[in-house]
Amino acid sequence: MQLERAELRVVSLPLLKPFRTSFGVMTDKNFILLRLFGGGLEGVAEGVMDLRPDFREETISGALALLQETVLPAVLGRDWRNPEHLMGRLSGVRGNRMALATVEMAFWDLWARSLGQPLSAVLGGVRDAVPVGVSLGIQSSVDATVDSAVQHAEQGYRRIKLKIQPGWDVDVVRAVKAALPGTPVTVDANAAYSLAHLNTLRELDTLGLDYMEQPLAWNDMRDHAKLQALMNTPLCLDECITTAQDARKALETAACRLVNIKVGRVGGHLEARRVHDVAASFSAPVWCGGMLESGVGRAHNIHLATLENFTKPGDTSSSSRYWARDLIHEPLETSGGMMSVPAGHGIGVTLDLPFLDTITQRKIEVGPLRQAVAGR
Ligand code: OSB
Ligand code: MG
Repeated sequence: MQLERAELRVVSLPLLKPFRTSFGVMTDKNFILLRLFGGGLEGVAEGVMDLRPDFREETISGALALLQETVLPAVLGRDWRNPEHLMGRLSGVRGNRMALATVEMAFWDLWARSLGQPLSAVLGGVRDAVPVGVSLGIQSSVDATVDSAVQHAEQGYRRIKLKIQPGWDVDVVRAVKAALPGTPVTVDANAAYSLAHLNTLRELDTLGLDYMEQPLAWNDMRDHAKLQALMNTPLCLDECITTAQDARKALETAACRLVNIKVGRVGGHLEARRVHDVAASFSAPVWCGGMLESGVGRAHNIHLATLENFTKPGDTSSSSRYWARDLIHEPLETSGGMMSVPAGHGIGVTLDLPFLDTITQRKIEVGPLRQAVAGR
């Protein structure tokens, strides 16, 4: 597969409703959209880094520079047999998993299209629809949260995840559990607690949560292991896991009992599949996380979630929960708590280019350089 050229865009897509987490409020989803061109075909992916480094350390501006100046020049103008071959060329890049994922994922889409196969089939997926839950941001009141949780459960969503932070935790969880005794409920703190909050964390431990996601610092597996030893509720890591080796260490040290896999966080589909396989070897379930992606990232997530060990409902809920208008033509909507895998080649969705142009803030064309900045 000859990679001929690339187009990087910085896109800003307005959210229907602000999404509040322990690290801030998002009103617009800003992201890098990458289109890779080769053999008369196109592959597309979006990055999950944000303007500020408040989830993990990567940012849109940093990733843009790295992609434009180093990563893309190293892979454009060459022929790549498959995603492994391409990523071998980039194996010297340390960290920057979100930036690498953007390129890797766009290449998978392009490659699967060149094979005339859906991405899920090329990845080795075993389902044509995946179970999904919702992630509910921090709301203005407990009552508003209960109403939203009940509405989503009635729509068929199979798990309700509540964003929490110190001061917004035990009361809201108790109220939602009381309203929905039969529905799996989880919480996601996005690293807002420390072991100094042990009393609150212990109280949350008594509320019958399915699991608790990333309560402690984004880069601290050690304290998660300490906490897991004190809790019945399984811990699930998100921010802490960017490689399969991270997942192995987390499971080996019992820092968690399950893993949220975000393909955009771990460096792409190859590494996501390795994380999935490591977790399976520990009999630990995984589920597919989300970063409020547009239809492009969402489609990638859905294809990945067809792998066997994605047994828990993921965060890839209906696009219409997030956007008045998405940047792809195909609607990605759940039915009965299941999201169908987009049919067709590659990720199975197509860009609405006229609309995309209206939400594009920057557009950069990248071609093969005579001398790649990244070296040989
Ligand atoms: O931690 O899973 C997270 C959204 C933005 C950043 C981080 C997270 C989230 C979500 C929403 O929980 C997942 C989604 O609906 O895409
Ligand atoms: Mg999370």
